[in-house]
Amino acid sequence: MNYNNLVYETDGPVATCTFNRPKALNALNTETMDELAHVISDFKSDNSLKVLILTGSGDRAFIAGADIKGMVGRPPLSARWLSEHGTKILRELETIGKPSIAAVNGFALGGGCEVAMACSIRLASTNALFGQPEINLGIIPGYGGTQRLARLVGAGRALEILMTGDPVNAEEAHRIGLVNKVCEPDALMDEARTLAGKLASKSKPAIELILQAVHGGLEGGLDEGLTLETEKFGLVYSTEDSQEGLSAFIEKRPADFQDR
Ligand code: DAK
Repeated sequence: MNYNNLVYETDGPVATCTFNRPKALNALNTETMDELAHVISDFKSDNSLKVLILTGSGDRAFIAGADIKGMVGRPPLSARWLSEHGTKILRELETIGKPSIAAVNGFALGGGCEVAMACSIRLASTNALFGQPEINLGIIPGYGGTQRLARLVGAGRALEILMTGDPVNAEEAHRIGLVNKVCEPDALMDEARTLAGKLASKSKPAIELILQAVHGGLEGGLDEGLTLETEKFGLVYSTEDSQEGLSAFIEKRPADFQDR
C-alpha cells in the first residue's frame, strides 16, 4: 500500500514507520492517523514482524502535534470523535502485543508527544523537544496525553508540563523518565535499529506476555497486577521457547528461540 503521509518499510523482523509531512513538521492530520491505523494493523497481522520503530522524516521534527489547521472550528461532537478515533489507534499500538520504539528526532509536541508515549520505549536525539502545548491553544490533549504523561513521569511533573505548556528538552525528558535514552542525532536510527534487533532476538510470546502484564497491571491495584503476572507466568511455561531458554542456560549455549 502507498501512503501519502507515511513511509512504511520492513527489514527482517523490524518495521519502520516514518511520519512524512515535512512541510507541516509531520503534523498529524486525519489522513495520517488513518494511515497509521493501517500500518498498525499490517504490523499486527504479519507474524514475521516483531518490532515497530516510529520516527519522523527530516531532522527537525518527530511530529509537531495534531494538525492545528484541521482543528479549527470543529463542533464539540466532531472534536470528541477525533479524540476517540486517535485514542483508539494509539491504544491499539500500545496493546498490540509487539514492542514499538519511538525514535524522536526533533519536535514531539502535543499529538507527537502522545504518539511517542504510546510506544513501549522512547529514544531521543539531543535536539528533541517534548511538550504538551495544547494549553496555549486553549484546549487540552486529546490523544491520551493527560493519562500517559502522568503514568510515565508522575502527576506533579505531568501537571506542570500540561498546565504551563512549556517544552522539555531531551536531557530533562531523560532525567524525568519520559525518554529511555538520549543519542546524538546521527546515531539515533542506528540505536533504534540495534535496540529493535535485540528485542526481535527474544521470544516473541514472552515479550507479548510482558507487555500484557505491564499494561494490564497498570489498569488496577497491586494485588490484581500480581495475580495477572502469576497467570502470565503459568502461561509462558506453555511455550516451547521457555523450555529452550531454560535448557540453553543449563547447557551453556545461546538460546535458539522459535517464537512458539
Ligand atoms: N499543525 C499544523 N501545521 C504545523 C504544526 C501543527 N501542529 N506545527 C508546525 N506546522 C507548520 C507551520 O504552520 C509551518 O507551515 P507554513 O506556515 O510554512 O505553511 C511549518 O509547519 C513550519 O513551522 P514554523 O514555521 O512554525 O517553524 P518554527 O521552527 O518557527 O516553529 C514549532 C516550530 C514546532 C515551534 C512551531 O511550528 C509550533 O509551535 N507548532 C505548533 C506546535 C503545537 O502547538 N503542537 C501541538 C498541537 S495541538 C484532540 C486531539 C489531539 C490533540 C488535541 C485534541 N481532540 C480531538 C480533542 C492534540 C493537540 C495538538 O497536538
